[in-house]
Amino acid sequence: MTATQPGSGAVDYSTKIPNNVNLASDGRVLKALEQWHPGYIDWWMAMGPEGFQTSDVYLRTAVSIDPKGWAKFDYVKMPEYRWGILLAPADESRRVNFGAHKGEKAWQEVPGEYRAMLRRLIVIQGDTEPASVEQQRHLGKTAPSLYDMRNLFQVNVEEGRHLWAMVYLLHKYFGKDGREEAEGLLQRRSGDADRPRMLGAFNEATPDWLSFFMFTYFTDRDGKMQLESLAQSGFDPLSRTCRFMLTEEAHHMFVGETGVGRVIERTCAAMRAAGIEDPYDIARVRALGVIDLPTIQKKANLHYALSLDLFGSEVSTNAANFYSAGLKGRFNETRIEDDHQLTGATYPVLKLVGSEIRRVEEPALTAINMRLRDDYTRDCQGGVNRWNKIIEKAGIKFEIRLPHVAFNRAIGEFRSIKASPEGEIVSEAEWARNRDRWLPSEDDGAFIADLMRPCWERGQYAPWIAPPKIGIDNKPGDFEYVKIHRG
Ligand code: BYC
Repeated sequence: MTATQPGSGAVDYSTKIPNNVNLASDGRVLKALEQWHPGYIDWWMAMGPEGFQTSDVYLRTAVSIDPKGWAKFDYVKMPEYRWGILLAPADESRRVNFGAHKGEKAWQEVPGEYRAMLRRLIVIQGDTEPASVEQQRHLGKTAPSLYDMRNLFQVNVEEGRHLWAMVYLLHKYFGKDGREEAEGLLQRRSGDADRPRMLGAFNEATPDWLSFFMFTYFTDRDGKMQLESLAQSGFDPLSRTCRFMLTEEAHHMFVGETGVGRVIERTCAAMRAAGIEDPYDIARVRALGVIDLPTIQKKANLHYALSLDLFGSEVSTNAANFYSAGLKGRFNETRIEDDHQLTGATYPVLKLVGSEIRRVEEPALTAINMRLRDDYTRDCQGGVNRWNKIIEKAGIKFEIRLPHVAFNRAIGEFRSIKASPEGEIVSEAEWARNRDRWLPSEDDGAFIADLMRPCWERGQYAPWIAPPKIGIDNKPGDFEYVKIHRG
């Protein structure tokens, strides 16, 4: 393949770094990225999927930005994955669609006055990508099937590509400090006491596969919402980058939704077969070697609350500044019918007023995070409804519920109080008494850890999870998604 013009659908594979941004004719950036590459590979070898770097994995690689056929599937050793830089097609007529600069032509260069703000947004986004790979690096060893193992690695290599996407922007548009930030992205480590990742949820452990599925359902969905907001950006290269990342992100949430759904399906089937009707008969359900529904609820409580923290404070001047500057918009910004500047507009925000949780009208501009969080909650509810359909179909009386937004929060309005999943404010003592009913306990962790035994025979699945309805890339049930190399 030959070098292509920016904006065209084809990807240039002639350079070490596949791209559709004409890197071949941008010597400065190409060189900077080629210098960054070895450090990235070192990071991938040290912090990427542990124990599977020489295995052949049936992966999809982005080869085009044409929505009708952007990916190809083939066996790849992960360190040889072609991490490319892919931006959605350029639209010459695109404008800044919101904020103080609304109506101006979208920026192709960084506006000087917003340089620091924009760099911060890009660095925070970039930081989450390698963090999630670090959090998930040990999971291959306990994969419940080759299908699931492949999905984990697909998610991991694409998070790696999303890091490349942000690093490209830093190198291309931010000169020396961009290069320093790109180095920093390889230096921080999830959960490290001295050099942690930037946002809370990305320093938490992902101890087992149920957590992985919850993470890809809830936390990757925060990724979707944040990318949707950044895709609205008046800084056009950021917008185009995020639009293409969203194409890949959809699969990550599919892995989460179907993963949790398959765990629920298996539990319900085992309960029915054993004639157990009471979902709270935990000891008997666990004796069947499946995860009881109340424990699944507790995992959902934990991951939903951690993900809500990623939206920042409900009332935030940072968010207002990002918006007014035209750097980060609202979900579906161009489809909203208002002035896109939020002059005089208000938005209802849940706040702690005295010792009560109340809805209070706040200036819509400072309530941008709250609005995005509300959009997120609606988006989360869809999959939860589908999980509940599985339980209902099995004739079991149980419903998975999203906990109240005040539950178990570390950021924002409710960080200083304790609340039940129903949103009742409780005392420290009451919290301590109920904590293990509301959040995964040590015992729950130990039980799940014990279930996490690898199942790597073709077409086989660990007993705590149902097989998927269809294979990846329409492959048959016994397809060898990972050819494990035990070197
Ligand atoms: N943890 O005004 P505030 C993804 C800091 S996930 C720690 O409340 P703001 C993915 C904040 O930085 C999407 N610190 O919030 C998913 C600020 O610090 P400074 C990632 C936090 O700024 C799965 C201070 O508190 N992308 O892609 O309005 C796998 C006060 O901030 C946290 C983005 O997040 C926290 N949770 O909003 C792989 C988009 N929350 O400035 C990938 C870019 C807040 O006082 N980021 N703080 O030092 C943003 O838009 C915003 O920075 C945030 C925070 C929404 C994160």
